[in-house]
Amino acid sequence: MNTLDKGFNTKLIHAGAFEDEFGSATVPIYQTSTFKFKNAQHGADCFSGKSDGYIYTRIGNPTIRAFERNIAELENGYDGIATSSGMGAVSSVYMALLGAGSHIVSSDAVYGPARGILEQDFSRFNVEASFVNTSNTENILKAIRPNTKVLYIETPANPTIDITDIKKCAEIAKKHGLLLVVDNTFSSPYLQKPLDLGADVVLHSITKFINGHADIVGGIIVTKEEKIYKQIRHSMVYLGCNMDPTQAFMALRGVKTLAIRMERSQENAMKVAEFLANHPKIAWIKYPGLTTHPQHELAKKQMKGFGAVMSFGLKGGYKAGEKLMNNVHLALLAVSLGGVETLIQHPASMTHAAVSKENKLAAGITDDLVRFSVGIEDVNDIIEDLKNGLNKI
Ligand code: LCS
Repeated sequence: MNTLDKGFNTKLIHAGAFEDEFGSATVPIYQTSTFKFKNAQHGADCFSGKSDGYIYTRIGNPTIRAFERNIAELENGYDGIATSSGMGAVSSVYMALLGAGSHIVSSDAVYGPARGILEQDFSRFNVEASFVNTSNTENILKAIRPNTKVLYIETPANPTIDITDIKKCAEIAKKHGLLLVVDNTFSSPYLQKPLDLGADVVLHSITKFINGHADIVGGIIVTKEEKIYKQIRHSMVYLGCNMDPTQAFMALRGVKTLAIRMERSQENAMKVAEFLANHPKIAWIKYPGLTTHPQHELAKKQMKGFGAVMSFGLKGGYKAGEKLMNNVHLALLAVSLGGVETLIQHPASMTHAAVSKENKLAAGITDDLVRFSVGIEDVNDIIEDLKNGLNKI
């Protein structure tokens, strides 16, 4: 079915799907590593691009293509590239768009390994990186050098929940000849569409909201244009971080309920944030839906809702946070986010352990910061769980 002129909810269910000979209602799992050619000439034509048949699953596979087309339509992009993990998406983008002697400006608060791989690995290939608080776009302007190629932002940022103005970044990128890459993991295309706001590339850890059920790891990249799509697909195929067909099937199943999951989890998140904001043991809280969030107005303008992830600190600092994490029972003490289940974790010692203490502090990832991802359970139970945990402090 052609879903290009259909609404977002219809796209969630049908975009990318194709009809098979048996009339399967879902996209089947083509669990094969390789594809039989009709004859030697057909094989040669597939490799030279004269024929568009499938060759080998690392290069392409019908189940994976269905998922790639689905997310490309949700993000209003040219096409999608599915990867084995979110880090596979990040690495493929860096590999494709950076080279020896080039420079990237990145948000300082990004998922730990997305920063770690630049500092510890790409630096060995003479790729330079600057990390700045991109919520203030003046910082970006100051960091741009003659060899800057990419502006990379995460908004809302992991784990500080800082918001960066995508439209303003797109203007800066255009003016300075940079490519703007946006990690849209925390919003999902339901709440925010970076390509519509001027970004060149959008990527996700689909492990989070897109799949939403904490049962697979995966990633996706969507580009605005064909040229960059081809560059990044080349890097992904050569790096070998392709998605697997069963993973793509699971992701296609998960994404169908993205809108209703996101609606419920952000409705819960707002109530949880209000509860925490008024609790005497809470020192500070950052949730884009609260008027106290420094970029609340920008979030209102740029996003269709405020998402389901927040960070907060307790008056008793890390010790009190540790006590809370050890005394909640409904919320799972686990990394990851964006699933149907509520999760709590400590970024400084867990998801952002790859970042040096000094850089963590400069990026606002303080030792007392607790990250909370709200699921779709009954909100009263989530709040009760937090209340009991806080009472133990
Ligand atoms: N981008 C963001 C914003 C993320 O939060 C993550 C993972 C990634 C990329 C990488 O994706 P992955 O390879 O894990 O699919 N964030 C995690 C987190 O906060 N806790 O556990 C993983």
